[in-house]
Amino acid sequence: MKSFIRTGAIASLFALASPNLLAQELPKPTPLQMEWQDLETIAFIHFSINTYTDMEWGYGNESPAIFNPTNLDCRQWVRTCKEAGLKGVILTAKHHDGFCLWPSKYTEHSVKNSPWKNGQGDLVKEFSDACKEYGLKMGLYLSPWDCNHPDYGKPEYNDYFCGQLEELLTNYGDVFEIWFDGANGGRGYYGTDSLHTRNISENYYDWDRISKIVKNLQPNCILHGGAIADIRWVGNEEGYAGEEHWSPLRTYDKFDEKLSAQAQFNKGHQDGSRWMPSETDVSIRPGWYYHASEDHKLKSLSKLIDIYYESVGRNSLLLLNIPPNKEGLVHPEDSVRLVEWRKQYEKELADNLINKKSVVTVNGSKKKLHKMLDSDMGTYVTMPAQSEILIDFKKPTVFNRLLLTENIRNGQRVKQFEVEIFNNGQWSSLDKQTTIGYKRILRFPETTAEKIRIKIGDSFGNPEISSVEVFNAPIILNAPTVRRNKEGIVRISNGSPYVDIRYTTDGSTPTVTNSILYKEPFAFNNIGTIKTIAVSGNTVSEITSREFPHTKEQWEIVGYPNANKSVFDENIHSAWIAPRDVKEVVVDLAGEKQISKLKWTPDQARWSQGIITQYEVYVTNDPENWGEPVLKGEFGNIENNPIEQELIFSTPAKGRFVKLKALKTVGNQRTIGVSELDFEFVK
Ligand code: FUL
Repeated sequence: MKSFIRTGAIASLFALASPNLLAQELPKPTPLQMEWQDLETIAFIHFSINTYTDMEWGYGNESPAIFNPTNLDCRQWVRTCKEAGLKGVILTAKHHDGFCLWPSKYTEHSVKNSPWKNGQGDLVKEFSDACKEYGLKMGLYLSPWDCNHPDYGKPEYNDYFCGQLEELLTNYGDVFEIWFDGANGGRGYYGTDSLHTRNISENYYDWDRISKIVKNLQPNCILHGGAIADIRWVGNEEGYAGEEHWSPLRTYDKFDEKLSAQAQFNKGHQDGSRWMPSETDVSIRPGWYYHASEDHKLKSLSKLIDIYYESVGRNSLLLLNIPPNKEGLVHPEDSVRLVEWRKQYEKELADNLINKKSVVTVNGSKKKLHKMLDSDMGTYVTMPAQSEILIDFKKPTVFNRLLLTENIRNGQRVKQFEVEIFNNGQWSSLDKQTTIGYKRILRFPETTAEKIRIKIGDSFGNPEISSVEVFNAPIILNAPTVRRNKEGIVRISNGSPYVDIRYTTDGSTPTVTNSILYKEPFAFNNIGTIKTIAVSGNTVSEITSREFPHTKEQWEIVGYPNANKSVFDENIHSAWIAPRDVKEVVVDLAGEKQISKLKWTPDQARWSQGIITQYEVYVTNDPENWGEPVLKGEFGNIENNPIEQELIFSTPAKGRFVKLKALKTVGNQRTIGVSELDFEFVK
């Protein structure tokens, strides 16, 4: 009830605040903002001293001596970006720790005091040369927060910052975007002998001066961040813009006090007075910097495809981060994934189903629609405020994507639209949405229609639609995963909301006709096999076959009943972290078993806790008397790759209780983390 009242109140406030702007009064992009938006996908490169300390935010007291890439190749980075279809690249020339990737004359804290190229190197120069060679636009990130500089927090720091900015904008050719990050954790080394905090006031940085420098030295450079930005952050670092997404934004004094700034960045403002398109920044891995321990957490192809649709496909621009490793190279798996990603989304949107045989009308007229049906987003059809675009395929046609674009040069106009389909002699509603903007791509499960009708219900003035395209995208159908928790509740998913999941529980092969449609988690406490497929139209995924040779219902973590739900839920994202100084876990299997294998998944959190490196395993029927360990050893490379570990017992061990004991943990942590525990038994 509470939330209902809140939503109601916000809705009416919004209605009050929303003026009836005429189309000609709408904020519009500058030619520079338009050119930027047309890039659609660009790359971020985070590479610096943090790559060598394995940190995300350095302290500023790191020695330049640790910056020593052995095989640095900016050409490899930029080539990879080009192959991935990314049109520009932004490099962290200086991150919050203050270390400069170019030999700035204003500080000693830079590559010039590193062993890399005996201090003679200039990484920004190599990077800009590579961008020129491959024809990609070059952008730079210069962090205002500087944990190293002695003047940070004092007014003088502005001179230092502006001096560095001038160096970057003068010596390396054209810069298409400059990134000023807003982060400030306060702490820093500041050239003194300890880390301490320096607070800065809200108006600490001299944004007017900064803006003048940029506009003067690089008039074609887009500004991100600070009080002078040309574009806005999308409000999260996970890679999605709001479904309703306005490029206009209110001035900060007119932000809705009841909503977080992030939420407002994520959606924009229908009545915003300035054109501030959003940029969706997200990393291909959990971190912005490279950490070997995240090699197994590279985003999946389907996740990256979702990110594409939820950024570019929602009127935003995607800024995708790729972190080179200690050697100074993009990891081979990251490069392969990036190229697969580009190929996949291009394939999904390659064959427009609207062709010469289709009849397209706007409000019943076929006249002069080529400007909406050609592939040129710069030409458009102007139509009345409430209009119907009808696509008649003249035969039942299967589709799963609809792409719409507006001529945003004259402002973002469409406020509300509905997609309807005509099939078997009937019209029905497929989707109701709000904004279109630069580009809107809607995804649906495979749908059959003879006709599609797009009803624009509300807009500022006359909508100007520059493209309408329909696709039957050859999607990637991941085979589903099956998880069962301790209570025997089974969850099946393939990660996509646009497919049907079907399954059998009797071991038979699932087909569309013989199997059960998965709607919600269900109970299956037996010993047996679940087989499942994902289905979208005529496309069927590979079969996942999941055998359940035992149930975990009776198993217990001895002494810590609260641990059971995390350790036996088959969800690697929930873990039990033992209390301080407890470095073992004991499982009661509720009866004697002959154990042939133990499987332990460490804590999978971003900064995982209690990773065991050296272990012992004990098995007994009498927990008062454990005897000698049945297994003893070390988990190889676990710090860098903390995935499920399997311990195979060369001779099966008999007993009801099993103890996994840590002799050593990563960083000598005084705990152990258990995401999952499982066993195999001799039958
Ligand atoms: C954040 C920074 O604090 C991160 O380290 C990273 O640079 C990201 C792109 O922006 O706010």
